[in-house]
Amino acid sequence: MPRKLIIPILAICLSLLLASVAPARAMTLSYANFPPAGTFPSVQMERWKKEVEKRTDGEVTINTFPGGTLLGAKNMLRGVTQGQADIGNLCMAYQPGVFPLTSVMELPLRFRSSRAASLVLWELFQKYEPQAFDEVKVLTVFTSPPSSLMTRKPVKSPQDLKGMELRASGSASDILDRLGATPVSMPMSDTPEALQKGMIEGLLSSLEVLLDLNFAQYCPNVTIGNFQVYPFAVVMNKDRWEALPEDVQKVMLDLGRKHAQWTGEYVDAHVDKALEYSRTKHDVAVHEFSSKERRRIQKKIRPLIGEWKDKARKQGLPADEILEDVRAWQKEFTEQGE
Ligand code: 3IO
Repeated sequence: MPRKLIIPILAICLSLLLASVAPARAMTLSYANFPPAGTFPSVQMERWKKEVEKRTDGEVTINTFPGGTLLGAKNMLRGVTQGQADIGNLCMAYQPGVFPLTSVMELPLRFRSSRAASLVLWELFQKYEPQAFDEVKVLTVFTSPPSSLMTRKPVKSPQDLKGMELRASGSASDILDRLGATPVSMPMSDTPEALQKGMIEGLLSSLEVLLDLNFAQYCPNVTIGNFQVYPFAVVMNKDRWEALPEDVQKVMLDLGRKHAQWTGEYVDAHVDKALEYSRTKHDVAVHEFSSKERRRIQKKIRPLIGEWKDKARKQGLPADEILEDVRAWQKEFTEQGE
């Protein structure tokens, strides 16, 4: 064969190969999320999409649906299991009782960051493989930063909470109840409207929503709490997962823990930004309980931990071991991150 033909022939072979292989392997996945774009669960979704698309050289395209346009807050797990979306992001606190093992993360364990709590949640999934997720593939996990109070009227001491109608979800609602407030349970995605219409007097969640959902406009008062965190999981339909080529699976598996840490670090930093914005642009006042009041609060809400243990044990879970592991990981990742 003439030497000058080698390159053109190789080029033709290569393009034929690409033409035959690439389209057959190109795939599109849908990813559902309940809160609006701009909130941290949707920011982490866009970041994950970008990373997967990059690491698969564009072979995988991910179409994202924030704001409940494909699946809502409470039917995320069911919707993904049934295949209405390929991937979905769910918040475990919105379905009390459905996640008996991982709900340990909603307890008042005094996490100091989303980074540490997200990495603990990741370890928890690796070691215990919670049964509630048997029907799906868990791609990554994360938690909110520690929750604080955002209110219309100031909460300067725990007594100010008496009878206040405050929005929360899951264990956070139990915490409000123990502190004498009146919890109103609803997902974050329903909260902007409830606040605007005056159906609630504030909420218990992480403070980056002051900026991302502009709650600074409705809640001129913040009380630092570090009450609990909200755990999330990004899950994929199992059949769709099993149908993925191995190298694509590997990309997603490799990303799982790294992305959990990325999300934690992103949202922890974002809380600081949101507080700065709220103080300077909306004149939001930031209150803190005294150390004596904090101890009294902890005493009132600590029994929730024992109650979780009893319930978990009754369901056949090694509750003591789980809690011991969580506390050990918490110590490890908190020290590592500070
Ligand atoms: C949350 C959920 C959606 C959008 C932003 C958010 N920041 C903190 C949370 C935690 C949560 O799920 C909730 O309901 O407070």
